[in-house]
Amino acid sequence: MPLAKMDVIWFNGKLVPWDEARIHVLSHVVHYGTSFFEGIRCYETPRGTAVFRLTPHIRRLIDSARIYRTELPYTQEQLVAAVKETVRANRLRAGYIRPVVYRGYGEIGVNPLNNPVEVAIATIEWGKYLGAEAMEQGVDVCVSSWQRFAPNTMPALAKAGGNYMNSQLIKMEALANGYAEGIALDPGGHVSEGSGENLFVVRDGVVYTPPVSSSILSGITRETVITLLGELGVEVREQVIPRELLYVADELFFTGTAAEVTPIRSVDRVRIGAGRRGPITGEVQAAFFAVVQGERDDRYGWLEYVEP
Ligand code: PPE
Repeated sequence: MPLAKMDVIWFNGKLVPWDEARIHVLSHVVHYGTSFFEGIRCYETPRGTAVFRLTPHIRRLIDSARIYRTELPYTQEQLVAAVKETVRANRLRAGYIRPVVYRGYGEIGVNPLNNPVEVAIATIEWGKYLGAEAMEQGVDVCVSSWQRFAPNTMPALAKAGGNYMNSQLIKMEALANGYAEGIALDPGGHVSEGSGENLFVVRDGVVYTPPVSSSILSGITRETVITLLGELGVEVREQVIPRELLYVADELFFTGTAAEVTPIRSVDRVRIGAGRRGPITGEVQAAFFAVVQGERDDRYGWLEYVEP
C-alpha cells in the first residue's frame, strides 16, 4: 500500500509532524531488526470511531518486547491513550494504526541493551489487504517452500520486526508465482500460517486452526473469530493440521487485522469447495464486520472508542 501522509505521528511521547518522525541510520533497529510492532484497525461505528481490541494489541506489544528483555518506557494505559490521541489528532475515522517500538541510536554491536527504547505510533490508510474483490471471491494461494521458524530460533509469539524477513520470503515467492499469498508450514511440516495472517480450515462443518505450538503469531483476529464461531454454534478445534487437509477442505480462510476475514478459493491451483467464499466463511465474515462496525451489541467490550 503506498503511504498517504497524515498530519502527525506520536513520537516518543509527543505528536510531531509526519515528516519529522525520523531516525538515524546507525539506529540498532536498522542493522539488527530490533523492533516490535502492532497492526490495529479502527472503524466507524454509530457511536463514533472505535479502535478494535486496542488494549489486547497494546498488551501483545508489551509482551513482544518483554520476550526480548525490553521494558517499554510507557505503561499500557499511556499507550492506549496515545493511540486514541493520535487517531483524534489525524481526524482518522477508519483506518490502520501502527505502533512500533525499536532500539535506537547508541552503539553498534549485537547487544541491544545499551540503545534507547523508542516508541512511535502512526496512523495510515489501509484498504483491503488482499484486494477488495477477495472478500467475496476469495484469493488464490500456495503452500510456501519457506517454513516458519523452529522453536528455539525466533519466538513466533513475539511480533518482532525481524520475524518479517521470513514473511517477506513467503510473500515474494507467492507473488512471483502468481499467488496472492503463501501458507507456510511449521518446522515439523504441519500447517502454520500465512505471511501476515492466521489460517482456518473448514471440513464437514467443523473448523480447524493450527495451535500456537505450530509457530504462529497468536492473532487477535484469530481469537475473535474463534469466539464468533462459538456463538454461531460451530465447533472449532485448535489442532495440528496436516498439509493435505488443505486440499480436501470445504472452505479455507485467513484472519488478521489487515486481512480481516479473507476467503481462500484455491491452494496450489487445487480448487477449494465451490471456488468462492463458502457458507461458514460468509457467516463468520458477516459477524466480524457487524461487530467491528458496531452494528451489534459489543458484549465483550471489543470496541474502544476514541472520543471519551
Ligand atoms: N500472523 C502473522 C505472521 C501476522 O503478521 C499477523 C498480523 C497475524 C498472524 C494476524 O494477527 P492479528 O492481526 O492479531 O489478527 N499481521 C499484521 C501485519 C501485516 C502487514 O503486512 O504488515 C496485521 O494484520 O496488521
